[in-house]
Amino acid sequence: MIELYTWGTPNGRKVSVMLEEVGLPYNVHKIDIGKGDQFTPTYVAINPNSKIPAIVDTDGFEGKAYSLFESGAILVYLAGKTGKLLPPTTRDKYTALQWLMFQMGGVGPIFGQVHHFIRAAKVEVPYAIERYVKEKDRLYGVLDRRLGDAPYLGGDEYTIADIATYPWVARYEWHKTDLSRFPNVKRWFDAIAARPAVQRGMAVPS
Ligand SMILES: N[C@@H](CCC(=O)N[C@@H](CS)C(=O)NCC(=O)O)C(=O)O
Repeated sequence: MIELYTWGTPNGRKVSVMLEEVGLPYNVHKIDIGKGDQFTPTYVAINPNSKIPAIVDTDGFEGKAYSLFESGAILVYLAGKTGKLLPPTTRDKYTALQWLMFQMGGVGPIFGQVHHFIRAAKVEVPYAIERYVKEKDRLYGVLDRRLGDAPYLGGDEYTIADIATYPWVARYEWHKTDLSRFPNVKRWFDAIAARPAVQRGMAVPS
């Protein structure tokens, strides 16, 4: 059984979408990051970085419970555990991992800053808004060019790179992006949004 510690954010939903896609049974534990649940000693024992998501696989290595944080690492782990959604061939595997890292190091942090400065900042900071919106648009351009060359980020197959990126693009209204400006992203987004497992995973936690 996978114990999933999560909240209704893009990083959390990467993991619930993955669990729905691979069909592993899981229990959801809500960590309300608005209330500070991420800082309780019980949760810090699972994720010393006090962020969601985290998992505990009760059937980890050598039959013992194994806990893991960082959404990208969790996706790679679940792909390895199930043999799904990360191609086995060397070239396709590393291409998918490349786009996963692009999401972890670029899309997630930058879109997150756009959300913060547009929606949450206590004072308006035009310099920060301009900086992060410009970088967000540049990243959309990179995604759009890639998805003009291949149906999915990793290539011909739907992989954990797509699962990592989709929940961030799904917040396009939060970061005030008209997806019709990026037609290849829009085509990819609509295809992924239609997947029943994605719809179930995006509804977690209920
Ligand atoms: N690199 C981490 C980022 C995790 C992250 O930033 N989680 C946010 C929610 S999307 C969080 O827990 N924020 C609570 C806080 O910063 O106190 C991952 O991908 O797992």
